[in-house]
Parts: sequence; C-alpha cells; structure tokens
Amino acid sequence: MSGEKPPVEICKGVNGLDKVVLREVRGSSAEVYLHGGHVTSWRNDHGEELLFLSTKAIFKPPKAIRGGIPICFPQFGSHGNLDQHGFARNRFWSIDANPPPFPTVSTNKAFTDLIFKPSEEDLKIWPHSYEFRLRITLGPGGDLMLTSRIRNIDTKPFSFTFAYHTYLSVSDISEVRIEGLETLDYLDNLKAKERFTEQGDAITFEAEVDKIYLGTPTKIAIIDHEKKRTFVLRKDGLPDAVVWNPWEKAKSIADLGDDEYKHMLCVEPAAVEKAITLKPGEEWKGRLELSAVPSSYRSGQLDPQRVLQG
Ligand code: TA6
Repeated sequence: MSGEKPPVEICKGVNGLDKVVLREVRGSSAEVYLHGGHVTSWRNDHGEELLFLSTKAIFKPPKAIRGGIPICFPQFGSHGNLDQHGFARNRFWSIDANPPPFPTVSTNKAFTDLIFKPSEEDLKIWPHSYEFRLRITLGPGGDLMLTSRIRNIDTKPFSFTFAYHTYLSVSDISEVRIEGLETLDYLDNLKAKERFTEQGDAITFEAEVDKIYLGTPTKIAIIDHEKKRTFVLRKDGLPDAVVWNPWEKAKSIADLGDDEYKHMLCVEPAAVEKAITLKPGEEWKGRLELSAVPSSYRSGQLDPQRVLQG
C-alpha cells in the first residue's frame, strides 16, 4: 500500500469532535466539522491556510466556531426573531450517505455530503420541516466549493435568510481591497441597517465595517497586496454580499483575539434583503466557490478567467 492519504478521511478534531478532511493530489486540503457543517480550514498546495480561524475559537457545541465558514440559516444576523445567525451553525450535522444526484456529474474525488434536519427542539423555535444538504468539494486546482440544497418537506411554504459567513485569512486588513462592490447599494449594520450607496473606487479598510451589499455580481475579488494573493469568490443563488471586520470591537468578542481583526476579513455570499421562499416540495440551491490565485491581478481586471491565467 502506498503512503498516500485518501481524498476523504473522517477523523477526530479538536476536543474529539468529528471532522472530515478533504485532500487533493497536488497537496491542497480542507477540513469540515460535523458540528455546524462548518469548514474550518482550506489550505493551498503549499500548505498555506487561506481561511481565518481565531486562536480563541471555542470547539464546544452548541457554541459556533469563530472563523472558517459558519453557515447562517434559517436567519442571517438579527434579521428575524431567532438568535443571531439562526441555529444551523450550532447543531450537529450528519454525513449524507445517499444524497440525491447533482444534474452535472463531477469527477472530483475530494468531496463530502452533509445533511442537517431539524430536531423536535428546533421545530419548536422554527416550525418548518426541511432537509438541508451541503456538499463541500475541493477541486483539482485547490478551489473550495460549497453547495447548499434546502428542500421544503413541509405542507406549508416557509421563508429564510442565509449566508456563508466566510472568514478569509489576510496578511493585514489595511492592505486589502475588494473589487466588485463599488457603486452598489448597501445596508449599514452600524447605522441601524440604513440604506446607502457606495461611493469609492474600491473597498478598503481603516475602521470597523459591517455592510450588506445588495444585488451584487456573481464574482467578487479580494486582493491582498502584502501577500500578493487574490481570492476570487464566485456565487450563485445568493444576491447579497456581507462585508464585516470588527476592528476595535474585536476586544469585546470573547473568542477573538484583540488584534486578530488585522488578519481576517469576512466576505459573505448571502440572501438577506429578500428572504428565500420555498413552497412544499421546492428546493433552493446556493453555491459558493473560492479560489486563491497569485496577484498579477490589477485593478479593473475583474474577469476571473484572466485572473486565473495570471
Ligand atoms: O456578518 C456580519 C455579522 O452579522 C456582524 O454583525 C457580526 O456581529 C458578525 O456577523 C459575527 O456574528 P457572531 O454571531 O458570529 O458573533
């Protein structure tokens, strides 16, 4: 037998919690905790971590893990009566041994299918029956893909809001720029969700930011000048994009180091402004695809094909 590690391995993570490790032959990897259906790590083929995970992250269910990609469902933020960001990130998910097929057949080997179904307790706080399936895939070039499929198996329609609360790892927040959101309208969480229009050329950071950009393009670029790295984020089914950095407020977040805000940036594909409504039997699909490429990327060059070709 060769010493090569398998593309999918189920093992124990922090505090003995179950996790799935995905590996791609060229060396990239990802880790997913069943607690929260939560991606906590995504590494490129040099072993560099691309997601931010707090050094103070607490791996004790039902507490959500600080960093990685928490799933916000069935409510984003405080946009409803549930606790902040809903409860999917606080629950144990299961491996879905027999997921319904996807329309396109993929040759990727490094993927895992998870499922989350509400418990009796969950139904008391949000009385709707559904199956939430999440496929996490590591592509041959090290791209990370998350596909959520939420099916209404109830007898009545229901509505929800959603986000992939993606924490990207950045060298220094002051050296980061986002392209693709300039001139868009946003709701400012720091100003009672009031609506504004973005004025600047590109989004840069010098203080706390907590904005929900509306009607965003399917591709957004996050450029880390110091690391000379560009994250290309593609999304589908998720019209909004939340941008968050707590800055000094990090001091008041118990599971985030005081200075860690300098090394994180949340860019979160989301459906917030208009809730998704599913009739009985209907399914919604929301997809996030992340790639990290060297920054030969220049301002205005938003075509990710060109980004990928350098
Ligand atoms: O996505 C941004 C946000 O909603 C912020 O308002 C901020 O509070 C953040 O999420 C973190 O929320 P959490 O519940 O994980 O502390």
